[in-house]
Amino acid sequence: MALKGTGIWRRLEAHRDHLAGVHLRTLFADDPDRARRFSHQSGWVHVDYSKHVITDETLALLRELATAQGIEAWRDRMFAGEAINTTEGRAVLHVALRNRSSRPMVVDGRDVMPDVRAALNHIRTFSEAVRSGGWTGYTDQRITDVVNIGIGGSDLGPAMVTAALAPYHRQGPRVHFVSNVDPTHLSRELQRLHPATTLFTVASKTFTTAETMANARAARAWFLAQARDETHIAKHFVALSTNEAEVRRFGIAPEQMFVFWDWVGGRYSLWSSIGLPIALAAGYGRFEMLLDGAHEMDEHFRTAPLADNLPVTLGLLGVWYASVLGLESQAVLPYDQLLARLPAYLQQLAMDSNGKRVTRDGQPVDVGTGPLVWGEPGTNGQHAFYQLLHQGTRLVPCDFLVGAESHYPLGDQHALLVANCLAQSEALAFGRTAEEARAELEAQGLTGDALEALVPHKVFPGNRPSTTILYEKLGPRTLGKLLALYEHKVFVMGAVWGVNSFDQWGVELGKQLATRLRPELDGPAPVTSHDSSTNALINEYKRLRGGSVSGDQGSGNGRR
Ligand code: G6Q
Repeated sequence: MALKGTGIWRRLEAHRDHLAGVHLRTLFADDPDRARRFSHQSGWVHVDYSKHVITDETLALLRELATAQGIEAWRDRMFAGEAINTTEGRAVLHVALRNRSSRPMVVDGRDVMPDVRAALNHIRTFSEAVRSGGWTGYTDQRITDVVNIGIGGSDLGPAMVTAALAPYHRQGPRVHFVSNVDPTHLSRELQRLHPATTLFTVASKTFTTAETMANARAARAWFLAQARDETHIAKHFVALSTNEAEVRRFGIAPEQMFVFWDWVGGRYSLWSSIGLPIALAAGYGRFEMLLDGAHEMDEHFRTAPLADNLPVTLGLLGVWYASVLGLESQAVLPYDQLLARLPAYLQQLAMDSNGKRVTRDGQPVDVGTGPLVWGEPGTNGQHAFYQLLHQGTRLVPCDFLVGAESHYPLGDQHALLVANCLAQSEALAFGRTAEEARAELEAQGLTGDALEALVPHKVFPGNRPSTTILYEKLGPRTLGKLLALYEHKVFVMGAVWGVNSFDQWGVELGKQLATRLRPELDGPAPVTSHDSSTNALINEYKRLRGGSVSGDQGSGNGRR
């Protein structure tokens, strides 16, 4: 499905060329109503996309593209439970997990909602028992700490949401997340915990992921070293998974298993049993509110016409940058410490989903697809990498996110945070001309050559695009809506490109090679079976392992 040669694509390219010389300064000067016309407002949120170099025609052309690519039909097929994850033959129905209506959701002719409700009920009863102290450990002590062992989709979503809902963590256990197979991660968490008061949630859709299984086995050994009796495992290990056989094999009984289904993709699974740690930390009621919020966004995405459909608009802007302008990256800049892990979560959501180079039918996509997604919370990023955003040679569209209020008011600090957020998008959009830079330098008393030498360094070209998402104080419902908004944005982008946004074959090869390579790290014999670079790295690893060349491990340089 070539995009490039099509009529609509040629018109988009011509339109891009036409806009090349247009500055946001002019667009705003010419249209006093621009901010209102290029924004989306509903009770909980104000989304401003007026600081993109776009016109009504841009959006009209992009919507025409969306229609040509059958966006609405693909969306409807997702909600109808069709197997749109074609390479795995699976439905894509995370929207069923947060379907708060009485509408059935059907996969293979069967309404999955009774199963979804039963799984939610399991989460509710268990999380309430742990939080109230009704569920105790093997010495009858209350659970004080929960360690979630999972990676990728079984880590990033629940970890990000749990952190974002920190203001609601009253009375709940402390929840820790261990993902990395690097033994440092688990060891450092366990150092602070006691087996008798710790609960492990082993989160793995497949229950075969090497990193998670290695950490889970290590956690079990740590627990048994103290508890001694394997029957105590039942009080301290639960599984969040789709694979009952593997869960049993690990030694967790089916009663201790929180289920979900193959139609829930890993990176879309925080709404399923994978969200149990969220309910443990913040309470089941908050978890339900998260689902409520997501459902509201689902309904908006499902029913709003393209022109008023927020995920569609943001997704089409994403396509505009990644494909029509050919930009490489997209920054996510939450001015909200509670969303510190949002960039990492969105990175997976976007890059696992749309980091694809062939369409569903295996043909190369002839335009740029999923951009690199990266970011850090503001204001930290301002002191780190914003220099490039303002004056570098690359154009990086930015998403600013900021709440209207903080859960933790402290003097005027939140207003200072908001001021910084709004000032950054203003500076990016409008910049500072040479005349303005010159006037400022003159006001500082500079003249002549010294002044002129500085002017080019003080110029900000501006015209750098951003979206600002301004919401009420961050709570579970708002968060649910925001996350569903991004999920559907990613869906729209993938649907325009015609890729399957729901598989991730690209992570397979490295996994296979790691399994093959692992035994070669043992023993002293030099390895020659790979390319010269990999051979050398393996052999140098053997030399450096256990060595003390740097002096770091001994009394190096007498500094002990
Ligand atoms: C996400 C990916 C991936 C997955 C992890 C963990 O969409 O599929 O990040 O979530 O590899 O997989 P398990 O949950 O099966 O351990």
